[in-house]
Amino acid sequence: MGLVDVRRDDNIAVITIDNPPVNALNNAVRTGLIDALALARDRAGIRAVVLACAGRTFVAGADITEFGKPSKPPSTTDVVTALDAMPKPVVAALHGTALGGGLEVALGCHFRVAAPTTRLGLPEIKLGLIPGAGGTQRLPRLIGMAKALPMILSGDPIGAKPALEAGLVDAIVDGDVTAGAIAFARRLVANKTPLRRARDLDAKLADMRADRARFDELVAAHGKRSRGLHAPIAAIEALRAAIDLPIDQGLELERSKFIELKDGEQSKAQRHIFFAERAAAKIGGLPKDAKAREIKHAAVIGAGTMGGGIAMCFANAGIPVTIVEASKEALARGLDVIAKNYSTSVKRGSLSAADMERRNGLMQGSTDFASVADADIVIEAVFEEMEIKKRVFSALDLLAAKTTILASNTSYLDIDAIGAVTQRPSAVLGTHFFSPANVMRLLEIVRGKATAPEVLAATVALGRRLGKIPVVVGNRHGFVGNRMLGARSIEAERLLLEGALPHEVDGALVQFGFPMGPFAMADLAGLDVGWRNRKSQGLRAEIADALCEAGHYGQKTGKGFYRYEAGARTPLPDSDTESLIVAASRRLGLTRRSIDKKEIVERLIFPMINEGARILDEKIAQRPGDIDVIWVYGYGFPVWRGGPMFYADGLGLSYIRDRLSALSRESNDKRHEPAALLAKLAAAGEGFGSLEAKASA
Ligand code: 3H9
Repeated sequence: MGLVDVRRDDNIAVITIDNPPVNALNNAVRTGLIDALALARDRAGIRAVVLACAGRTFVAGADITEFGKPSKPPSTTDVVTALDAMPKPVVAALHGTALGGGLEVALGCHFRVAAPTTRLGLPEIKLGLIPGAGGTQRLPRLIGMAKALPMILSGDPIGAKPALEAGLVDAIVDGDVTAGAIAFARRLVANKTPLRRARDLDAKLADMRADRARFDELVAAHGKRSRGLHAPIAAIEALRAAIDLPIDQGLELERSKFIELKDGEQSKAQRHIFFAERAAAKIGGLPKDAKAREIKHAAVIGAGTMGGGIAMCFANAGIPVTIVEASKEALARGLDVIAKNYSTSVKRGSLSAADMERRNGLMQGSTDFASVADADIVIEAVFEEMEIKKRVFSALDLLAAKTTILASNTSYLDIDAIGAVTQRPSAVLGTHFFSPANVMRLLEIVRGKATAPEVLAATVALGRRLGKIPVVVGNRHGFVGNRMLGARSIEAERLLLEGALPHEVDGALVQFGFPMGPFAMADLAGLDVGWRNRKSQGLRAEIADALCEAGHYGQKTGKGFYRYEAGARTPLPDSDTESLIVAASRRLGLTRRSIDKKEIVERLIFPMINEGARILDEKIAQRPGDIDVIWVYGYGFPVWRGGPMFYADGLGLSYIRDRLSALSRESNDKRHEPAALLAKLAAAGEGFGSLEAKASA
């Protein structure tokens, strides 16, 4: 069988796409579909057509790997047009994930039936795109704008049941979905049901046409998180066209916007992150037969902010978890915070009361370390100090079953040193969650020198079960993310000393696309963490340390780089802190000057890129894309810039090398000298991307 097969089931033609793993609509599939549809159309005796997919899913979209290449006909639009024009009823049989171009093909069919677990969506926006084969025009015609607009602007799929209620699918069938679709098609033939083309439907748009203000209200309600992004703006324009223009003009407008976005820098960056995220799941040096053991029960040591958040991740994924704290009071406090977090979600409507009950029921508190005995993995999330970690791991080693994985949530400490206090260093590794742990997607998994392959494989598999994006990193102070953050902090502090104020530095990075700048972020995380880290390394940060010495740890004390009104989280410029900064400049004999945004951004981002190059050279990260994934999902690097290493390639490494050399000279700081790998690539006129290309060649 080729990628598209046609068989006959009595008077029904069954067209099956078989293009594993996700039945992406590549050129061969599109060509096969055009041919198969012509065959079914012309063959006498065929009264209806079923379009189905083999394997785990219906078409999950256009083949994204083709987007960077010249397009070859027939296009997905040609396929949808051919479906639309079929004189015989066509029924789509949906299962798995009908996404993007896949859903658009289904929208070109006259009817849709779905397996109960099907997910349907138009996720193009997550790739910096809009639907390009009619999705913005047909979906609102089929289900109304109030349901279509949020689906297209969020990119989130919906389940079969809401799809049925909305009119997106015509029936949900149990058992084999292709057989169900064939039975559905037979009924259409028997009842002589007229064809129903989404393009001809109009009734569900009548309300918006009569009252245009309702469209703007919908946009206002759903179009908030579009700062800096081009795709949401284009999506809104295309959706507006569904109300304002005849369908063919709407389709044309959609198509031209799609092509513009596809060829633009933002979508390229977002597609890079899509593939980098998937590449990060592939761990180098892992034997093929490394079997991941299943985690059935977990324990978390520490019920503080991180421990509580990590425990929530387990409960959210349906895994029973025991939270262990030293004192009854601290345990009660931690459990109380968790309960409050869940009930806030229920109040907001993002969690059902039944799910809250279920999740609370999966959590158990204990003040007895021995209760880790049942756990398949124990994650330690206690105070970030080596001696304390060592004490905890020695105790865990005695109390946990011999096969239990022992993980530390340390954000920069040496995993090998922690593992060395146990009799099982091969079962020890780092699981570095990001705060808030139940929300942030990134999970840095730190591989120690003794970590066993199956321990690593089990933890990566667990990370995915928890809904995280696991990235395996090497064991070096600060791993990947925090080490690069350290490089950024050096210059952030210097910028203050040379003349910028915290809100100016933060403002420049927010304009670049970060959700917040380094100082607002430091205040949020707590300045004491970095202070302790620096002290352990004999380092000093003039201003941050002075703030800590004065007892100002950031948001938790109401004051740090900014001040905070009681109970509020908005950073407000603080005249005391500003005086402290000006005094520090004076003390160091620096003449303050005004510093423009471009200089601020370069001095913050380029040292990070430089550190990233060192990290690659030392093989602490496996690929440049891993670093990008870490920064996008853990630190808010704007996804539409593709992460620091991708961004660097876009600017050109020779420019960055020259700016770093100048920075190193001017600041007399050798840390900013261009890293060997960066200098080598720049000299060869190459980028970090060339390393990935070579690795996969
Ligand atoms: C679009 O459709 C535009 C149209 O509107 C207009 C056209 C004109 N293409 O994620 P997984 C690969 S835009 C190429 O690990 P899961 C993926 O890289 C598209 N490859 O599996 C991986 O490869 P490898 C709109 C794709 O079960 C393998 O498949 N659609 C594509 O965790 C397995 O993927 C989307 O945005 C693709 N479209 O999740 C959907 N999709 O094994 C994108 C996947 O070599 N896809 N691959 O690393 C997804 O969201 C998830 O892959 C899915 C499965 C939920 C389907």
